[in-house]
Amino acid sequence: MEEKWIAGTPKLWRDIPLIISFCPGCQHGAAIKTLCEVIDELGMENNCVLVVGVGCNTMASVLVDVDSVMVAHGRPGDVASAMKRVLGKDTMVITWQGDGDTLAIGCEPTVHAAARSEKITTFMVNNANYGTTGGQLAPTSVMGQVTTTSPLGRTPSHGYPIQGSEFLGSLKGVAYSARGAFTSPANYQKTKKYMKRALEKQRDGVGYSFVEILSTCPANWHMSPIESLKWIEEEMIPQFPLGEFKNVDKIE
Ligand SMILES: Cc1ncc(C[n+]2csc(CCOP(=O)(O)OP(=O)(O)O)c2C)c(N)n1
Ligand code: SF4
Repeated sequence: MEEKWIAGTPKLWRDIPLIISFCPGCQHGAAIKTLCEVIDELGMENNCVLVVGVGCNTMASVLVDVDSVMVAHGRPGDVASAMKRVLGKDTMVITWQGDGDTLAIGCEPTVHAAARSEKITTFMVNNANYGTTGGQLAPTSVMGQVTTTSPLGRTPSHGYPIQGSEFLGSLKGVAYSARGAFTSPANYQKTKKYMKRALEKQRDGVGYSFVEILSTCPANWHMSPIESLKWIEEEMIPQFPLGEFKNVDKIE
């Protein structure tokens, strides 16, 4: 009988002792585990470079067993564009970033990589705040959200949240844009499918691809892991709806 892997850590998960790790209930680990699975399932592990920014998400560079480079906060879009152009179409270039890294300090590199239709894939883990630095307001914090820099809740004077998946999906250079979450097994399956599709768009040379993953940050939200999942369902998803926003096989 054919042996089939059904549980445990993915093949590309590097099981190494860590000096730092994620807070309990943080979904960065689940997101990185899913990244390992999709790279493995697409057979891309030997021709893949992970470009990570600065944040709790940076741990991906240690945990995923592929070549990786850690770059300055917000710069993955620029570095990945250059790497893809130098390494050529057969190397999969993936950026792994937080929402601050992608849409605050990294907004310009992200938007212009998308506009140039760079053949790269950006995965943005959106936990609605700056996780690493103690929970400050991010472009993706929801209206009303209490953060260390919006102690009375986000108001219009802080600006409105940037819906990255819808926005990037509106750009001509973008081949694929989607938003997923890990709040249920069904959502996990859909998110994994989105991540795979995004990488397939790059593999097929169609254009820039983007997947946003809604993710918990119990430590900075001051919630239990279960409350955090509920908060994503009740507060984030209404302002950041799940689904595919663009999916084309040709940029025209
Ligand atoms: C140029 C620069 N500015 C600011 C910082 C400080 N800094 C480190 S991580 C971070 C925010 C991280 O938030 P996000 O990208 O959302 O990732 P998360 O930690 O939530 O995964 C900031 C502002 C830095 N390292 N470099
Ligand atoms: S601070 Fe937030 S994002 Fe960072 S490891 Fe802890 S729970 Fe995860």
